[in-house]
Amino acid sequence: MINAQRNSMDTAFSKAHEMVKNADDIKIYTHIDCDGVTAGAVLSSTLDTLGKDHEVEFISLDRMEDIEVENELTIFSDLGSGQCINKFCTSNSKTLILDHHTPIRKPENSINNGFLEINPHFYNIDGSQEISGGGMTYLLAKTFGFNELSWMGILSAVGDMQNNLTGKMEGLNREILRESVEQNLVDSTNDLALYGRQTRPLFIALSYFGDVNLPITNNKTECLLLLDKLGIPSKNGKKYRTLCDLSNEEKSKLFSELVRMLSREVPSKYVRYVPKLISGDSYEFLNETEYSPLRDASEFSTAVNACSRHKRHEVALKVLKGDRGMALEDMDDLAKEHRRYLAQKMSWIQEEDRIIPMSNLQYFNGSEIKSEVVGTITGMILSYSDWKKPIIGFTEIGDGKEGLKVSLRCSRLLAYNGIHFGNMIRKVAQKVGGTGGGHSVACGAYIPPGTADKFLEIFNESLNGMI
Ligand SMILES: [Mn+2]
Repeated sequence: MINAQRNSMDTAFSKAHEMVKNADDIKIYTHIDCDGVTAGAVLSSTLDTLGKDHEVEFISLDRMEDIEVENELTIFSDLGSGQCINKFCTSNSKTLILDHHTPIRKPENSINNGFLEINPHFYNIDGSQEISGGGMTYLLAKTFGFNELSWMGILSAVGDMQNNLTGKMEGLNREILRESVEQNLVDSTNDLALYGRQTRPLFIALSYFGDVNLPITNNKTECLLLLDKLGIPSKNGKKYRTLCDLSNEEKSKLFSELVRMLSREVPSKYVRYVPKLISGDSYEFLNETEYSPLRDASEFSTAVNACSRHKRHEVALKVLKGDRGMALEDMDDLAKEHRRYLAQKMSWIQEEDRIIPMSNLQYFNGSEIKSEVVGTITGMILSYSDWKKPIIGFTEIGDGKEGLKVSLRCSRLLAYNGIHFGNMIRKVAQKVGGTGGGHSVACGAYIPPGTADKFLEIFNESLNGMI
């Protein structure tokens, strides 16, 4: 059964292959997040190698209705399945959708003259954990034999947090990983799940551990003391060591200590999830310079997002396509600017005690924060608030659009214990006339102006007995 479904998805990809091969004027619309930008890079690299004229445009979901049919072939990547694109369905020009989000059209309507939508959900493949948007574009690239792009399939999966719940690649993602490992492009090992493997001094990486509030959370002195206690040197000569510098023995010492600290801190219903919280597979891109932010998949994904959040997607696109000169410098500058902006907004929230608790959740009104960044800030502020409840941040959508953007983040422990906030936020947003969705631990919504209080009230109530 599974094989039959894989075969019919492969058949769809060979049709997509023909569409691309026969077109000379191609437009790509791709999503603005790390997965989307990487999907755009995979397609653009593919078309470059094929010598096909093309243009890449980065687009947010709420702008989809404004676009017009202007090219012989239009490709949508990491978006399109969840949007009404009737203009394209009925046009004489050709349209290809490579998306992994929940589709609104039926599988039987996915192919008809000049229109082709490939979505893993049509083939019983879970698009939230088993394949990303970038992964879907890689499967197309593979039909042309461009297997060297496989590493971008891994980057997009990580950027899309597809490995978040199990700590590893699943399904088609795992197949793509196997290929990139075989080609010596990626190395994957089971590791401590701390962010900043290549670039962050270990004691700082430890201090950002935020799923549960520990004595070391946001306390660098405590982190240095902890490493000292465990006999793990924090420096190598003058240079602070990063997680990637640690020996396996040092890593397992640190792992056991974190398990001990966490098990003491969390309510008993969460204890069994503790090891999963602090271990997971890491992905290293072997062609990138060691200790650079491009070497580790999570850090690379942050760098791509930093470009996106400042609407400089083209910078990330160039780096992804291989530019290690000017574009990489620009990317570094954007990452610095991004960190500065985040730090400034974090203190803005903290200075005035802007986090307001309710019985089952907590929230802040971040009207000063750019809508592209409110999710990141919400995630960061969680470690300064009550980790046992989800935190919700609000800001204006901006860019001439009315309404509020809502972001929710929570400790992974809540998700491991069975709450899917992405599904909940969708329902609550609909009740106030908005739209929403996303992952279990990171999700968001757009809601009409003036509905924030109602939204919070419904959300808080629907969590009764769950938190
Ligand atoms: Mn995606």
